Amino acid sequence: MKDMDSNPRYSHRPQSMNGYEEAVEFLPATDTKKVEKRDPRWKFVVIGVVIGAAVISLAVGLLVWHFAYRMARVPKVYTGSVRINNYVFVDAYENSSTPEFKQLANKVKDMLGELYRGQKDIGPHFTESYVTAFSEGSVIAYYLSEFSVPSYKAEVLDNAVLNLKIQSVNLRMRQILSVDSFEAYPLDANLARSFRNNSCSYFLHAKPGEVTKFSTPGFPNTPYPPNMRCQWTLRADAGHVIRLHFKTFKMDICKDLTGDYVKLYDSLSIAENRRMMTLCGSYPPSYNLTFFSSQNVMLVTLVTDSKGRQPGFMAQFRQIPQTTLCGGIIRNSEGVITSPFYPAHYQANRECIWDIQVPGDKYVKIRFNMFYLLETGASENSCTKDFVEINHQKYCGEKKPFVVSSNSNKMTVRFRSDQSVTDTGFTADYLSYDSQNPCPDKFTCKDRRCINMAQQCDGWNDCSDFSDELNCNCSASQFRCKNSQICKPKFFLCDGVDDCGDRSDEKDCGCPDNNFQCTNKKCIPEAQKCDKTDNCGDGSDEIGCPEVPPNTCTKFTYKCKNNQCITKTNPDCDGVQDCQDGSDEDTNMCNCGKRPYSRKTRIVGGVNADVGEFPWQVSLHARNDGHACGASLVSPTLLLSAAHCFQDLQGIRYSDPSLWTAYLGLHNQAQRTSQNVVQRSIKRIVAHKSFSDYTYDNDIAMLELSSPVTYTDFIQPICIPDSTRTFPVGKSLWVTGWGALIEGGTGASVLQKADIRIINYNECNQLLENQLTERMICAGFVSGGIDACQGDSGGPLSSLESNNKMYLAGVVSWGDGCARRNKPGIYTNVTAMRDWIKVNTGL
Ligand code: 4AZ
Repeated sequence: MKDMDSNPRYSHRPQSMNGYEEAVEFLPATDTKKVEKRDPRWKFVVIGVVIGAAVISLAVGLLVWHFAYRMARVPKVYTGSVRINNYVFVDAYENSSTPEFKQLANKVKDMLGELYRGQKDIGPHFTESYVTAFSEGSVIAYYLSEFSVPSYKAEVLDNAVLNLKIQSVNLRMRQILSVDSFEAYPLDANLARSFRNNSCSYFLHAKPGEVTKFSTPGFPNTPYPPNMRCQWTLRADAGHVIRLHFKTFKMDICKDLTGDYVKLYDSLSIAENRRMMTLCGSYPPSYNLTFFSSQNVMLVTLVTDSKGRQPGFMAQFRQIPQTTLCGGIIRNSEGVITSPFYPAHYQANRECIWDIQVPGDKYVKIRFNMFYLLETGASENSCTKDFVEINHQKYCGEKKPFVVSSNSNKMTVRFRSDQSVTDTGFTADYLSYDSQNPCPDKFTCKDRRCINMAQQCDGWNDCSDFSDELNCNCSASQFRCKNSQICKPKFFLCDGVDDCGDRSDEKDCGCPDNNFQCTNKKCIPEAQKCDKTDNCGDGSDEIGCPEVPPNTCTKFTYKCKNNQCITKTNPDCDGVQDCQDGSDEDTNMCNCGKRPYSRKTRIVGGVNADVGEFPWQVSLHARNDGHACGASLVSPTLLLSAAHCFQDLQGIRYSDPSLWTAYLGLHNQAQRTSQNVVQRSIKRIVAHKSFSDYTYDNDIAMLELSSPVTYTDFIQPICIPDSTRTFPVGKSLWVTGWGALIEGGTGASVLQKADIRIINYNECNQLLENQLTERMICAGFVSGGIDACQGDSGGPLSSLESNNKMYLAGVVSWGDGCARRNKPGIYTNVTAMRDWIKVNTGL
């Protein structure tokens, strides 16, 4: 073998050194002479070697990839159904152990095998098929087919299976089984396997006139087990459909199908294209979780992950005669139409057409009060899935109330649902109107909706298409938004809220030179920053000052139990320990503001709260008066309310605790004996000593219950904000109560909720003729319409904060009437009362 080094071509020795043992020598870069002496071809050799090695490793890599990955087989599963014409359904087909089932199942398996084997992209990969169930029509067979395919051919297989046509079955087979439709849908192989091997399968057939119940294993005494795959096959007699209703639904929250979930199928196969709904989390009992099948079968599946901790669900179903009747010819001048079974979920595969015709000289308009035709991921522009069509215009998704009108006395409304994913549908009023005068004594919106004259040019989009706010002359107290040209109150300028929708009200809000802009947008001279005085009013000019060490205490820093001060805003209960002693995350303090039923609800009427939605809301009944005031639960024994509720009046000793009864977990005043409701007498009332029944300053009181309550899904405490927590102008909050529905009117039976916004203090003080003190905050709408009212007093103004907990921002206190224009409601400022609360409750 040749020694490379002896070959001059490869020698790295200087030629002149031939024959000497070389010493290691590093060439100085400047020693050009020595460098020049090298044979230049050596470079090509090195490059050649490198390229050669690269080619070899690439080839090896490709081979490994080809055999280890590309050729590696992956399991593929498809599920679906085939319809068989030349068989008649018999009861024995409902039971997979009967000879009848097995015989027909074998024929279907043979047919599927032949169908697959006849296709070059499918046949070689086919492993096995199973028939999982049959149903009527003539006979529909539900199957699972398994394949094993090299990964690089998986996509080809997918396309081939999904595009398979039943006509490809050979003639001989077709004479045995006359099949006229074939559906296939890919299925996660692991999921398919776990469902097939599972013992948690139930087969239920509705009994005429009876309700059949079923629930998750262990319900309601023990939580459902972890890692479960359960399925319930629901059947009804031929000519019937299934009405399924979940009476209780309490499962873990799920996200992108991790966690626990239930799926409902309008079929007996777990094919996604037949999925009606995925359910997870918790639904309040009042949520109408009712579903209807389009045929006489339905499948319910349950998947749980490794940590099932919730009670699960209890459901019941019954059969109702199948009817395809919906829509119709309407000749009345007004009425109501709804999607089938509203507010239950409408069925898949339905079409309803309403042909509305009113007297010849009138036009028709229709107002959709509720509109939920939503399928996550579906396009709301093209409405290719479920939709309502009027005058060739399609509507779909989830919509706020809207009006559609026609320029003639006729209107055709068409509702169409496709075969998957249903929603609660719609309810709508239609009516005829005089084409010359659509809104007598009212303002006519562009969409022909009628609003009160006073709502025109008031800065609020009452028509929902802004037509009431166009071409208005802005008054001296208003400014004009840039894009929409709408007039808005001037105090919306620079308040940190995008009131115009184009931020034009929040532009040019910077402070002049040598000024500091506070967090509340106020401008103060730069020199006032860090002067140890709160010039901003929100303390932001005294935070982060260089001479102030990070943990220095000010009025605006959070104080830990050990007196350490935290400059971070809202450090309490945010999941991060900021205090060395951990007191900002104290479990007792942070066990508040939770809503077991946090799901968005869709209740007819709009302002009814949902059961359990505000579990800290308390109704205070005064003997002989019934409900008189609201209050908020803040601990197992303590309530916060308004001091003015407990002032002796007209000879009645409202300050006497024995006069009062507290109802907790209450939803409907007429159902105070419901099992969710807990009743307590009051042991002690402490009203703020400085409460003034002239100014309503310091309108706060603490009530002690006769004995502690146990927290439940319907009874939970609200969080008390630290004195440093701010509820900024424009923030939306909930006011709740059983107070009067209109000024001077009677109270509500069902707890009401209203979404209102914090209003700028100075502007509100102007509107209320300087009657505010620092212990009051304003919330509502300057335009009026939504407000607290008599009987709501003492109740909570609840704010959902970034830690996903509800905080008591205010206590309903007073107002100039209810819901009047320019007269927002006034609330006790709870943060301003923090020290009083601490002293009087220990919280
Ligand atoms: C009341 O009399 C009352 N509009 C409470 C709140 C409001 C008005 C009156 C606010 O209890």
